[in-house]
Amino acid sequence: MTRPDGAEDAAGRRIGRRTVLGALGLGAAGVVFGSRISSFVDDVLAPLTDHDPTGITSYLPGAGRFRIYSVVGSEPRRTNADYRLRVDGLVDHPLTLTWHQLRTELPQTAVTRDFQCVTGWRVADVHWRGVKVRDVLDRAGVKQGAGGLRIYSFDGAYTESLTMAQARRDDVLVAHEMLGKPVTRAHGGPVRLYVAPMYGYKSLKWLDRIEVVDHLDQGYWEERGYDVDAWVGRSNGRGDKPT
Ligand SMILES: Nc1nc2c(c(=O)[nH]1)N[C@H]1C(S)=C(S)[C@@H](COP(=O)(O)O)O[C@H]1N2
Ligand SMILES: [Mo]
Repeated sequence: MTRPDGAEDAAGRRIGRRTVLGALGLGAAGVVFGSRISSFVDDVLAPLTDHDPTGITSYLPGAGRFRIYSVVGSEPRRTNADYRLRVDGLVDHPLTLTWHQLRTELPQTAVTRDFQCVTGWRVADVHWRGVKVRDVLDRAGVKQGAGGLRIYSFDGAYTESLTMAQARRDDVLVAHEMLGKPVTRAHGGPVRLYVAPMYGYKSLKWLDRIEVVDHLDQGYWEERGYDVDAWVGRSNGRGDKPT
């Protein structure tokens, strides 16, 4: 089964545990080729961390840190000046919000929570700032009969969905800051979604458009077998501590 971590891309490079442990023994070579080892950790070891009986991956650089994921295999670029968030569908006033408007014209909200990927890695106490999705929806005016949101990335491939009740929570943000600074391009900047109580795959990067729809469609990873309601600790058959 494919996993929300880009392991599909790594499929051709899949290697066995013996090879992994052998490579970890390289030690000094790991210092010389530091950057390569770190991408090795991200691409090959990260998908193994949730079923690693040795616990060895938790000692590696990369443990407790974000892995950078992109299902398209590249990181789309949009400057702050070029950035627009479109909000349309079942709304009274379709919106086109600039990066500046998102930072100045709408109430700003901060959330600090652990970030948990469904493949097992977790980053503690990540600080986010942005605008509640609810505040954006209220500005657009949601029409009667709206069932939820379909959310699109400007990578051209990734999508997500939220019910209206999920979208209206206090801890669901259109985020423009992450880790105490503007969201970097690698992390989905200038603006990404942040869905605090759910697994990382709900937090769509390179946010392009929020469409209010009458019924929910599955998102990118849900079409590939992951739960639509992605609550940390009570979905996807995992027992993680809620974030
Ligand atoms: N557009 C887009 N958004 C995405 C993904 C992706 O591949 N493309 N991966 C998701 C997954 S599975 C996780 S865990 C987080 C990882 O966020 P990061 O790349 O900033 O670490 O982004 C989520 N949002
Ligand atoms: Mo993930």
